[in-house]
Amino acid sequence: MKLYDLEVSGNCYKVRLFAALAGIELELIPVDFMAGEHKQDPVIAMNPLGQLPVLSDGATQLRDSQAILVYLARKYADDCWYPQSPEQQGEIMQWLSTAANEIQHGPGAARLVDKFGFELDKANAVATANSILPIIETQLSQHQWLALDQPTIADCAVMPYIGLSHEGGVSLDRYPNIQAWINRIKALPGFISMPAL
Ligand SMILES: N[C@@H](CCC(=O)N[C@@H](CS)C(=O)NCC(=O)O)C(=O)O
Repeated sequence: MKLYDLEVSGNCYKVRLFAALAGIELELIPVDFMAGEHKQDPVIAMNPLGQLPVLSDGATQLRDSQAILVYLARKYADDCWYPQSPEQQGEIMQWLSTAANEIQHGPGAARLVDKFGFELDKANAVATANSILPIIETQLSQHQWLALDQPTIADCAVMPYIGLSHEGGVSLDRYPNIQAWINRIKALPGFISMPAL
């Protein structure tokens, strides 16, 4: 099973992290982003959006880190990472959606501006970060893990761009429960890190 991968991408790291925690073997295929390889075959043939990560598993090709987490969890991982009940899946999905929206467009976008020089609206990204982080802080002041009583793919999806938020000038100093949660994830068996985390 191949993951078309970019080391500094938090979206790619979500998948690498979950695979490591769940004991799923991935063959990493590094994609040269600076050379524009993500806009060329084979990536563009599998993902017309020209974005990473892309997972290739036999006849199955998937884009979007959240979709890949769901697929890997259902197909290859212990049930606890994405349990079967509609209530639990709903809890998890709302956080996957938060990862793809407020987190990506908040701390994720602020990092793209500061670290990689993207011409995005930094003030809007910081404002989005400042609106979602207190909500996550409140959730984690009452729960050890984001969605359920145990770690799930929701934690894998949401943590990376929050853990990297300092690279976008967004501080976690005011969020002790978020910091403690990141440390709990770092203490999970099989945890792997990424640059700057
Ligand atoms: N919703 C997608 C977003 C993927 C994404 O934005 N990937 C970035 C790298 S982190 C990318 O490939 N950007 C290139 C582009 O948008 O042209 C996911 O969660 O995987």
